[in-house]
Amino acid sequence: MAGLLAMVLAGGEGTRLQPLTTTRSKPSVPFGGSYRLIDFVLNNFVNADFLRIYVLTQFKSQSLYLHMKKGWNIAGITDRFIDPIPAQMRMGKRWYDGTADAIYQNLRFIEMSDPDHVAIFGSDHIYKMDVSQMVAFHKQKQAAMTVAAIRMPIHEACAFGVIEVDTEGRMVGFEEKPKHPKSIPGEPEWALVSMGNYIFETQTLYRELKVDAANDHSSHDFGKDIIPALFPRAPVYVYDYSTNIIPGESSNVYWRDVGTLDAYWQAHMDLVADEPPFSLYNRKWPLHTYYPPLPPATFIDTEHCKVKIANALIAGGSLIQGSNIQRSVLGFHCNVGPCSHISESVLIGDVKIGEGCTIRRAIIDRNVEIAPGTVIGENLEHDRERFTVSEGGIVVVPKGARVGY
Ligand code: ADQ
Ligand code: ADP
Repeated sequence: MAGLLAMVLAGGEGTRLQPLTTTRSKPSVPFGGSYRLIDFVLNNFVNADFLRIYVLTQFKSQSLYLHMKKGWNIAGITDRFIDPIPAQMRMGKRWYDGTADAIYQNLRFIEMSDPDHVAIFGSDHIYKMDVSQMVAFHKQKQAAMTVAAIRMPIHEACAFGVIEVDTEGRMVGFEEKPKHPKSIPGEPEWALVSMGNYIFETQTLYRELKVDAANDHSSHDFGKDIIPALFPRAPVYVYDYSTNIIPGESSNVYWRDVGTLDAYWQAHMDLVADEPPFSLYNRKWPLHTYYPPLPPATFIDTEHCKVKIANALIAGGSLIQGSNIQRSVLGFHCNVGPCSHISESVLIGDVKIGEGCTIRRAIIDRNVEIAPGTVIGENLEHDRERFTVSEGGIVVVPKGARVGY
């Protein structure tokens, strides 16, 4: 096969998203009422018409596997596929070390496909990217490897790989998660950071992974080991994400790492802002996912309370009775009882809220039942005794909880 093979890294443990990642891997964390994090990267390939995709899983992969089976199964009459590959200890009795080791342990799948280029992308981010434009850049530059990059406020850059480029876009410096990130020349408030998305010339990838695997001092990670070793020796180019134009959209600057509870909550608030910076409505860039067979959300006034909803996304199967919902995202099958007030909150799905509850600045995981009259998010001292409360003061109710019963 010529062309491009995609390897999506979906093994992230997501420790900073606890308790949302107690039972599922980070890429399978639900997002935006009817999606999971993995959907965004898969749409970036599928909408660019790249349909040979392996998804490498490791931790707690069952709900990711089910989601892919139900929503992303394209096997059939063509040779195209979106297939999960569970960690299988192909290179001895050990799980994956770093991200480079995850690819190295699955090299045989790349060799079998024999592509010209391999795209290695993470799966933890909310964004849209037409991957074909990045591939065109890579080919035009005749790069050995291309890294996608975005501008980031300098005080946030220490959590990323920080890049230096020359005027041609060639990488001339790279530091993984430096304590003191270098700024963009002439712009002291900004740094250029790696998005963790790479395109490799296949032969370069084989060579670098094999050399790295033989190095006992390596942590076998693209950011820590492969990129710093490669760019001084070979043409590594930096693809500017802001030049990536999505059909039907004028500019592309939205890219969110939702690795912490506060970032996850904030990205939801972005969706329900007065002018959302990220659109779910672009028909030229449909966001595919698994949508279960559920009836439309239903809204009913009750004798004492009228439904009042603004700036909200409410997924199928939900029943809202005489409640007030503001700046919130409700996933599948949420049931909100009369005269309850929900604001600035994320209900992941299968959540039942009784009559007269007040819920604010909260994330409520799946299968939760909340008794009538319960208040969450008003008194953080009290909430800390029974739930996780993030640094930013967001209360997180874990999966399966029965609150107030
Ligand atoms: P990190 O944010 O540290 O840095 P990392 O933990 O390496 O990202 O995860 C990258 C991707 O690989 C994620 O999608 C994750 O789910 C997945 N993953 C992690 N460990 C895995 C494993 N063992 N097996 C399979 N998949 C795994 C990276 C780069 C930085 C860059 C940021 C951008 O190293 O340079 O700035 O991503 O977020
Ligand atoms: P999450 O909490 O991340 O959504 P789950 O795996 O609990 O993950 O649920 C995802 C969906 O898959 C739910 O609709 C659930 O009913 C269904 N599901 C979970 N486990 C199984 C299973 N073993 N077989 C079939 N469906 C399942």
